[in-house]
Parts: sequence; C-alpha cells; structure tokens
Amino acid sequence: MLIRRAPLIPSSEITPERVYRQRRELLGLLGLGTVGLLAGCGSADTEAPAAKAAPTQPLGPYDTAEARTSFEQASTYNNYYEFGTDKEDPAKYAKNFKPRPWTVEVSGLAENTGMFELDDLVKPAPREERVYRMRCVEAWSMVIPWMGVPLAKVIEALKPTPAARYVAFETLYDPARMPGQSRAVLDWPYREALRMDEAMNPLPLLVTGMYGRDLPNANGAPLRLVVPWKYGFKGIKGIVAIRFLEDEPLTTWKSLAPDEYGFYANVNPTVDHPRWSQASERRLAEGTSLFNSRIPTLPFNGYAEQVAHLYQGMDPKVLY
Ligand SMILES: Nc1nc2c(c(=O)[nH]1)N[C@H]1C(S)=C(S)[C@@H](COP(=O)(O)O)O[C@H]1N2
Ligand SMILES: [Mo]
Repeated sequence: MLIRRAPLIPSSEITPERVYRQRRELLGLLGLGTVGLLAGCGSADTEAPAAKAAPTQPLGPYDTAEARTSFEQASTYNNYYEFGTDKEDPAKYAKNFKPRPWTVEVSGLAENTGMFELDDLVKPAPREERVYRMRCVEAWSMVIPWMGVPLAKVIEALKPTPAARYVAFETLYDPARMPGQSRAVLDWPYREALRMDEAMNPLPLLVTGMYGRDLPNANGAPLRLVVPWKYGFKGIKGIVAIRFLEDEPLTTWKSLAPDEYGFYANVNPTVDHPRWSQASERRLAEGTSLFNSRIPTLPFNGYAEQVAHLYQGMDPKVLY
C-alpha cells in the first residue's frame, strides 16, 4: 500500500482456462452455482452449461465454503508497517515482540473509561471462531478463521453515551519495539475508526487469535480489529486505545492520501482505486498462489445482506 509504488500485477496471474474450469466445477460441487460469483468474468462464462446445484446448507455470514488461506500463508504475507513495508517484514521483525502484558486505554464519550487489562476488555462475551474473507485494498484476499469477540459486545459493556457517534482505535506507538516506526512512512500511531452503527453491527470482531491459536505478532497480537466488508486497512492491529467521539476522526490512510483511501473504505468492485481496478482480486488460499487465482470482487466483500442497509442514501464514492 505504499502510495508511490505501482501495483505488481504480472500477466502470469491471468487465470489459465484449466484452472478457471476447475474452479467452476468446485463452485458447482459446493452448490454455489456460478452466476452470482462469476458474473464479473464476462462472456467466457456463458458457453458452459450451468453447474448443477448440490444440496448444501448455506453457511451464513460467519463461515464460508471457500478454500481457506493456510496458517503459513496468512502469517507470513502481511501488511504491518510498524514492522516494515515488505510483506515478509512483519513475520521477520515482529518475531520477538512481547504482546503481554497488554493494556488498552478507553476514553471519551462513555461511562466505563480507563485502563483495561486485555483479558478484562474482552471478557463481556465468549471468544468465538468466525471464518471471514479479508480483502486488501491492494486487490489480494484471504479466507481466515479468526478467534475473537464481537466488537458490539465490548462496546455495550463500555456504555458509550448517546453523544458518541464514532469509535476510534489506535495502535501502540513504541519505536523501540516496533522498528518500522523509526521511519516516517506513516503518521504514527496508526489510527482507524468506525461509525457507531457500523461498530454495533454483529460482524466486526475484536480478534485475539486465528486458526485456533493465539494471534501471531505479524497479524496484530494481542488485539486487532477485523471488519470483513471493508478493505483490510480498516483492520487495525496492536490496539492500545479505544475512544468514543462525536465527530469523524482523521484516519491514517485517509490523512496520507485522501483521494485513494477514504474513511468508509467499503469493498466495492465498481469503484476503482485511482491507480488500479477493484473489480477482481487475487485470492491467496490453500492450493493457490497469488498469481493463479483471480476472482471477482463482491460488493461489501460478500456481506451486503448484513451491512448494505447502513449506507442507504449515501453516495457510493463517499463510501470508498
Ligand atoms: N497498525 C497497523 N494495522 C494494520 C496495518 C498496518 O500497517 N498497521 N495494515 C493494514 C492492512 S493494509 C491490511 S490488508 C491488514 C492485513 O492484515 P493481515 O496481515 O493479518 O492479513 O492489516 C491492516 N492493519
Ligand atoms: Mo491492505
């Protein structure tokens, strides 16, 4: 996401016909059909017979039948600029980061403010596993089983006042522990936020683990946010502060490049990034590499049914 670097999209990633057909077959087996998922693929889709829909239980928004990204892939290909800007850097340079003990400062327009031990902060709800698609604004994506508690449950326990319209998050600022912060690539600390009704939707998770284990340092240990219908940069890592605010705060990527990264950052295949298309994505999953797996991007990353109502009447360009 370095703003001056052009996206690396070699022609070799264009889906070979054979792989494309295999995927159609797989989708058929899974009972997903092809029309909705592959509608973006154009004319190639029309000559093949419609896949037979197998009787499958719909999995619902908290799981998916799509191939998962492996733990190895998800924990070694990361964006976490506090530990360097290359995808391999976080795994390398966060290896010795100590994520415990950890406290989170809650402040602003709420009844329960103050310093919280991490375990106390996430106590209001049992930890659950949810398998979400994660779509980076750079047009790659993963399918990850996260462990965490619904953000809405944590917020309820903090009792924001009616004046609170936004909830903001901040990453640890500690250049001695986060070597990437000694370079001015971002305006540290990393900052993100949600509108309160977005935050109270059941989908956002405050994540403390993945793949049944503690969250790796490279993925934001010990506490990060996951908002599956938004571009990955909204999923702030290494959270040490939560603030309830009346006005929309300035978030890190928006402050750096407001024409390229907005506050809402909802996944939208019809609104291109100024320097690349958002119509499709490279899916990094078990059995695939980033270069053979281009699939169409779905509105709200496939979570429209859960969240589209939050944005009724708003301009789609604003929502990017
Ligand atoms: N503090 C912090 N949080 C961050 C980032 C970062 O650089 N710093 N990168 C974001 C981006 S761009 C993405 S795509 C996701 C990547 O999460 P992952 O490495 O667990 O896949 O983390 C997001 N959260
Ligand atoms: Mo990202």
